[in-house]
Amino acid sequence: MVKRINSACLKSACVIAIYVGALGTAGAQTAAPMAGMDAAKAPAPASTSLAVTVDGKTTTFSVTDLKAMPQKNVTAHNEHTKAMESYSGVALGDVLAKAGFAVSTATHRTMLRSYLKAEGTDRYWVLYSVTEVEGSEHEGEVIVAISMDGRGLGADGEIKLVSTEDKKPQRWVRNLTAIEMKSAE
Ligand SMILES: Nc1nc2c(c(=O)[nH]1)N[C@H]1C(S)=C(S)[C@@H](COP(=O)(O)O)O[C@H]1N2
Ligand SMILES: [Mo]
Repeated sequence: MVKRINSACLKSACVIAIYVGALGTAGAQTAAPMAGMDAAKAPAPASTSLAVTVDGKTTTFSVTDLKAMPQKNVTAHNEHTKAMESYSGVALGDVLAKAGFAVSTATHRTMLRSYLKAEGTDRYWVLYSVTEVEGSEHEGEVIVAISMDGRGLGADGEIKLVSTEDKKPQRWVRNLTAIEMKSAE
């Protein structure tokens, strides 16, 4: 008896699984073509400000606000353009400090156990660990760039996240619009 019900259920479950599988593939192709890979190149809407959330409190930086902060220049190899690119902007650690998170003996452990979700206007997002964006802790630089090679960022918008240590530009977020700090604890 139990066996018979099981085999009937299995059959219909199988049909549903095939149907859902086909839908899933079609959906993935229209909604998010190969997220994280190179296929999606639809231009993202221009970002004009960056909202940084720390401990549930959001601080919004305009491009003018970012220009008024200490500027940092970095040079990074872009594996896609096969060229060295020079960016300037604000160290992400400085942006975080202004938004409420600064490294100290009191916050050190929180830093070690927290991460950042960085998102563009097109909803493309990536993670960084907080430790790797702090200049006091990590060799590589992560900056909120507002210019490249002395000019604007062009099609990449007005605000772009750039890191110097990644071998590929996949965590460089064009049209950066939001950064959220989260604890992994
Ligand atoms: N906003 C946004 N930033 C993004 C992406 C994206 O889809 N949207 N793609 C990423 C990926 S996967 C790569 S490899 C790099 C470089 O893309 P590019 O060569 O088209 O500039 O941008 C990254 N930044
Ligand atoms: Mo990519």
